[in-house]
Amino acid sequence: MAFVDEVTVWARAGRGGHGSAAMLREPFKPRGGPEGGDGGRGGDVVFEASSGVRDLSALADRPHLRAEDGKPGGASRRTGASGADLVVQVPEGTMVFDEAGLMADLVSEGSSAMVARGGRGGRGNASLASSRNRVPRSAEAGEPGEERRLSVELRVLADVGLVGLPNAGKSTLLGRLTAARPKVAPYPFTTLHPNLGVAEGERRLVVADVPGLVEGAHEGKGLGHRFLRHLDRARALVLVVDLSTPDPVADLHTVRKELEAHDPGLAARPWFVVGTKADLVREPESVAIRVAPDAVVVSGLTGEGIDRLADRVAELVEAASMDQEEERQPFVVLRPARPPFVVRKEGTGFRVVGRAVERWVAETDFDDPRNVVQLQRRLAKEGVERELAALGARRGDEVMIGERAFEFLPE
Ligand SMILES: Nc1nc2c(ncn2[C@@H]2O[C@H](COP(=O)(O)OP(=O)(O)OP(=O)(O)O)[C@@H](O)[C@H]2O)c(=O)[nH]1
Ligand SMILES: [Mg+2]
Repeated sequence: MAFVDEVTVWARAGRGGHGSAAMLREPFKPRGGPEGGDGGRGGDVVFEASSGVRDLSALADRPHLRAEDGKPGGASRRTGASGADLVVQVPEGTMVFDEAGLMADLVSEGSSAMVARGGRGGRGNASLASSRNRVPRSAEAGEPGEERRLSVELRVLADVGLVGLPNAGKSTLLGRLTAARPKVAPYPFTTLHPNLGVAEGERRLVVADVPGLVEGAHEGKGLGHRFLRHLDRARALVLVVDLSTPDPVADLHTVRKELEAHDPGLAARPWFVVGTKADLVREPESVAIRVAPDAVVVSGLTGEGIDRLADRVAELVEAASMDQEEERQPFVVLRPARPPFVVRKEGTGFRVVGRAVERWVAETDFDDPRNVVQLQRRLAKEGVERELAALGARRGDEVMIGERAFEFLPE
């Protein structure tokens, strides 16, 4: 099973239902009134973090996300049903980016972010009726749902990461410290993606085992570098050194160098060394002391030293959490609302698009000069004239707003 930690998706929220333009017809009444209901709103596309989801493969299999459209309004002022939201479960540690940058960082179970907003329903002619236009014959169209191309990235959230050369015995230690059962084998690059395990002690600790690092990993050699970003959010690191290799001191040096080259901030995270495969070495303590004076000596095979390792890991994370600021919080970036209107060129003229602006036009009774003057004032105040001029509109150009054509006659 492939582990997917990066994917591009297309999220499309539901369109709002159209408003209804129904007219009341009753026997013996010469003129019916407007009685069309509003359209329902379109569903949102929402991401929600869940500890039950391991990676982004479900998104990779189905990158087109679509929420349901709202239903149209009906006669007798019936409002259309809202479209259902599409809620997509993502792993904890999922980051969502749009063109403008990071949009949401869903670090804990249940945190959620709306990634595409459903369109509002169009108003029916019953809602559109006003003192100026008592009997509107048309209704508003539903607003389209937002459509977005999103980059989604997973950065696993671990308290501590196990880092070392390939074949050092990292996955074996993860299996010893937690209930996780990662693949262990006597060759390098057994681990192809990060494994997470939970150590249950006084405090619940998440331990990550990432693929082995090789010399030159930061230049793209091996697999390790690609996965190092999963350690970006680890509070602390345990550097795993195989005591049975020809030169364990040089091995540690290689790992430190690669961490440093990847990100000096990562290399500066609190860490200690665990010397493993003690069962294969004649005097493991003396070898370990040369690697690091305070190294913990263990054997993943016999289990020797594992309890001490678990205690040291807990201490390290405890100390690291004291230094590091507050708990990691999920966050969702709130962007300013959409502009009230947008002006664009259309053929030889221009078009002004915007819900409020279009509504003002739809509500205007063009047979009433006072009404028309009021509309002009509103448009000017909103900045529509200025925007048109900025885009190069000249006196006499045609400007479309909604269904209506106007002549551009700036004051
Ligand atoms: N004798 C002995 N063998 C060990 C010990 N720890 C791990 N091994 C063996 O070393 C080999 C590599 O162990 P892994 O745990 O897969 O190593 P790794 O660091 O996860 O390796 P990669 O995922 O390839 O980077 C396996 O054959 C293990 O059985 C140990 O303490 N003693
Ligand atoms: Mg491994």
